[in-house]
Amino acid sequence: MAEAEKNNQERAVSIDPATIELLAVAKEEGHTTAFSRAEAMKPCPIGRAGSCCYVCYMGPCRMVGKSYDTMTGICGATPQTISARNVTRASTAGASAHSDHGRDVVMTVLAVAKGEAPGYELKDLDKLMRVAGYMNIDTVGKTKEQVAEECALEALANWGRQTGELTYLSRAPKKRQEIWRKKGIAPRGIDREIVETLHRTTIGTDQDPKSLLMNALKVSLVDGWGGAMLATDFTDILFGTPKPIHSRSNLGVLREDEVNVVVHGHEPTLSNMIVDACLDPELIEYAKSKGAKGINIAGLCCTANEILMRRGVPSAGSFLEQELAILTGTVDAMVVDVQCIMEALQGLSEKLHTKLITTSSKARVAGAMHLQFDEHHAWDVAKQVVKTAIDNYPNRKRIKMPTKNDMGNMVAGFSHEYVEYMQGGRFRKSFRPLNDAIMDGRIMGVVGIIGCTNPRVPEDEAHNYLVKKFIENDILVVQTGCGAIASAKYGLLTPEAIEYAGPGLREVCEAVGIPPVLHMGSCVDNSRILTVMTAMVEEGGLGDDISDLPVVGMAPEWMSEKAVCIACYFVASGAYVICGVDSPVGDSKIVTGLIDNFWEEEVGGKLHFIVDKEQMYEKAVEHIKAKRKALKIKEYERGKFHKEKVLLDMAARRALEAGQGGSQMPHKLF
Ligand code: NFS
Repeated sequence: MAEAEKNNQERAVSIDPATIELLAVAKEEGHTTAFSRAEAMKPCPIGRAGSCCYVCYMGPCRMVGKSYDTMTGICGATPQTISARNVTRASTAGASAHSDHGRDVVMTVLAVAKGEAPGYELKDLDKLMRVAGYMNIDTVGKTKEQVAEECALEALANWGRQTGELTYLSRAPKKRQEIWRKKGIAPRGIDREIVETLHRTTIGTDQDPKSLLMNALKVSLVDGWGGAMLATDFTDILFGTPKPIHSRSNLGVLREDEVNVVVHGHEPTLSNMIVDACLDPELIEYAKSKGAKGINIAGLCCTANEILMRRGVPSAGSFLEQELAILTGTVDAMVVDVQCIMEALQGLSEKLHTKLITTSSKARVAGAMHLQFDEHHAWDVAKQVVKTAIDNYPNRKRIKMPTKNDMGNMVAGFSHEYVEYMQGGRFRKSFRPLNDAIMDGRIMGVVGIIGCTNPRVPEDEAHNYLVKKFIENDILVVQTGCGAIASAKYGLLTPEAIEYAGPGLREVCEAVGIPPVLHMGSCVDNSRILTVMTAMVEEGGLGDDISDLPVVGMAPEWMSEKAVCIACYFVASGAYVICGVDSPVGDSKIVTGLIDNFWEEEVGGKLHFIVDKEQMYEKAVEHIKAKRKALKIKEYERGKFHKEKVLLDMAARRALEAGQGGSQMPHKLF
């Protein structure tokens, strides 16, 4: 094959050179990966476009062919009911995943408050007091443990609440809360809405696409303003609210001469303890006794984001790098908790030397070693995990590290509290500078680029293209989840990314001392974006609801049901959302219209699925400009604004303290 053709084919699956190198190793050695399996298995076109009904065993019924518009399933379900029901179910599954994760974090805080979780502490008391404030909990004369216990119990009540509303709905702009109540989508309890939506989507229950789709929004709100927001807050209480920290990302963060422990999944509780265990002098000595120079820890997916933004632990990559990390031959243990864990990891681990360790009874993998995590004995479990990795170090079979691993410096950890702080310091923190920059045309708007990577589209390509294109056109980008890692790998989360920024955004970034692309955390931390949008509304000048803001949410390479749920709660909160890849309701013109016009009429937000990345960009800009016009603020014109003096020099921000993923770690991570 000609070299140019080969390069084009490789680029077709990923733009990450390290990934491409490891895929070549997989091919050479005869291992499959998600990339090769996606190539071999074409998606079912019926299910993919939302036209397969599988909710009973008279079917599955397939809505296909020329009579699509008039055909029905055996029960009489129309294509639009089937399509709306499928997307509602996806939203429900996503809400359940984030919310169940949130519940576990709250349970851990409760155990800490009661003195039943040795090794954990209530680390961020400012955040605890903030949360108590959100929950109207009186803190006067109470110990921190008492406040934490009351907050945790109030939080837990959100899961079981049968009537009333979620506690955190009151954090949304007033107008938004009224819309939710008026439209009947203000959720009661988290579990109640999830159970009810599963019920209404069973055979022969809710069979009105509009009713189903309004419920897709309602159930998504238990994630965004419920489980995910509580997960964010209680993780901050337990491990600290993130602030900017330096780290690195790509497969090159794995070490050839150290024991590599890779933590993968979503939950922060065990992974934080494993970071401590990797720093334990006794275990480091033990690792040396096995011939290793030390112990290295790296993350994958959102567990990575959790320990990256609080402790600076480097990320080995996003969802699609999980198998490739094992393929390097250097991962001595891959420890997984819940969500986004490919079952294929076990088969691959058996062929190489990696020990795959499951730690949650909710996420077992046949054949994998299981060490049940329990917050009451977390330190013991963490030590056992690390010891297992060390014992496995001498069993390495061969090492194939990528040679192109010299990129991926990043600054992560822009929590909404820090975004507020950086705009005015401790005593004048506010969102005024951001709002002013939007109003005077320095910044055109804000885009949140989030979500997964997906082997059905070239890995990182759309993420990368869009991030660069937005900042070039003075649009501030905020990121979470695998989308953030997709930028980190290419140096887009550094102050140096300012080179790509337009003149207005560049000036604001230099004045405030921030990069033009902000890493805001894991996927549950999309709740931080909701908080930022609310703060922008409350700051004044940009309307009185989230739906007035010149902002757009995007998941260009999504694949998970969680991404559908996130898209739905941004829509329900009033935002315009664009998802890439393809449309899961693509066959139904009616449902495609409903999630666009009907949702917009009802709640002010809408959802588009757009395949082409340039079109995604154009639609986002069109929306931002339309919102600016509706707000009657200065029309955006590139480079046309008053120059202001620089308030804080960029060099000061670059001198950020390195995190524990950096040079301060007793053993060097990179
Ligand atoms: Ni989000 Fe995080 Fe990644 Fe997608 Fe999976 S890790 S919760 S679902 S793949 S962004």
